[in-house]
Amino acid sequence: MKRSNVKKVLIANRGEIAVRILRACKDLGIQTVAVHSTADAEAMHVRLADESVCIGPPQPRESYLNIPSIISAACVSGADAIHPGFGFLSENSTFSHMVEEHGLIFIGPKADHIAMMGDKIMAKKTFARLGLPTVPGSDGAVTNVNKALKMADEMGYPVLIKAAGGGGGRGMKVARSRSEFTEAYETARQEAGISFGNNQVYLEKYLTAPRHIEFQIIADQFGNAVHLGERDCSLQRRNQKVWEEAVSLVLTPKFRDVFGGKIAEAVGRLGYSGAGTLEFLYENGELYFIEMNTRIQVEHPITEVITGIDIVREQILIAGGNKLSLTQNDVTFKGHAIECRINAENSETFIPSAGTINNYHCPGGPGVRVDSALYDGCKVPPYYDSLISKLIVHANDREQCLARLRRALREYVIDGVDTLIPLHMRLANNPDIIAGNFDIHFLERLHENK
Ligand code: MV4
Repeated sequence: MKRSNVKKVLIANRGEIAVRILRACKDLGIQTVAVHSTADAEAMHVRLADESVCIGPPQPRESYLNIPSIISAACVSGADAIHPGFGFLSENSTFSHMVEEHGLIFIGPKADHIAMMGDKIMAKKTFARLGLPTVPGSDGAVTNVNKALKMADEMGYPVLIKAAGGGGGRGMKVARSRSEFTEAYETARQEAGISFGNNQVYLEKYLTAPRHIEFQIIADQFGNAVHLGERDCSLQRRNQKVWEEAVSLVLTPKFRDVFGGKIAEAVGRLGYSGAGTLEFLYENGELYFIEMNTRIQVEHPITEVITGIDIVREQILIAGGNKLSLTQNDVTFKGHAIECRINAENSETFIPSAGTINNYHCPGGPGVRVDSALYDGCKVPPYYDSLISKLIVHANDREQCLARLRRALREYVIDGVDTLIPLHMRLANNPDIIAGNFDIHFLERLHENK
């Protein structure tokens, strides 16, 4: 059995991802410390942890984003490592640096890699230099409106103006024609300065109907890196993913192996360590790098079920200074997986819904995994992200996967709050989804046409 030199982990998160991290710790024989706001005193992650510490009032700023409170909780409880999960402090390089300054292990990449990927211009330059294809556009930041306009004219419209400090769909402006460019550019700059404290922008050719495909990587502190294939995350609404699949229907095994190999080599050469995700846009048979995420992602389970690799376990082992336990040859892709994000939101209006769960029944059976922190009688507080459960379904092929998904969605009962279960049932029966005909605009188009 693999032993970890990490003995006690503080989990700086809540909800299903906190539970997911707890489970990986238990499997490794690691002690766990939960932190929680006053609103989460009875939450599942608190109940399952060996110890818990209240870190503040409900508002995230005063609890789950409260760095002094979290680091104090780690020191007081004798934790030797902190796992940030996703969201909250997960991609805050200052936090990861402070964690290490206190002699604790940050379960994630080094602070300088987090900072590097937080700057989208630097991330793009870095991976272009390392040989990955990027979306055609300006070579780095543009600073002069006339030069920018000239560049846009040469590129051809539509052109996208992106903020260096943006990402995840924040801080972007489309210029559909020359006449729109100057205003879009000035607005983008101004908004970027206000939102991110960094008014640097760059230009990209706007791809009108791409798919969103991302590759999962894991790398150790000795330069070893492997890719775990891709996920198709095109089904999204307002930059919030709703449904993800692994593998993507549009990549062949040969393409995956060759392209994934290039990604792993680039990540290894960068000296990156931990889990990470490289995001690409896919159009006309080509993948173009756009951004890298330096955290564990919501949709990591679909990669886990098709590869059999526990990514959170690997994160903990890597952060503890262990070498990767596998090579690229050990990574194989079995069947097809789909994740449905079950948000506490109305399926028609997407309005968030808080409340108490008064009847809970979880689906099961072959090929079904549910990652959630729900239980009968639990509260869904109004202060946090509306993701309350993830239904992950796995089968030998996509058709059987969809059949299992419909079966599991029919079984799933969550009474007390609105959920996206009805939306997912509609999607699982939609002819275009069944045929694999969708791009990043599919969901928004579907809702306009109702
Ligand atoms: C783009 C694009 C089209 N062309 N870049 C939005 C999220 C951020 N990660 C990058 N985004 C986009 N970049 C070019 N050159 C379209 C999007 C985009 C998008 C991308 C992935 C998933 C959902 C999206 C929704 C709207 C726009």
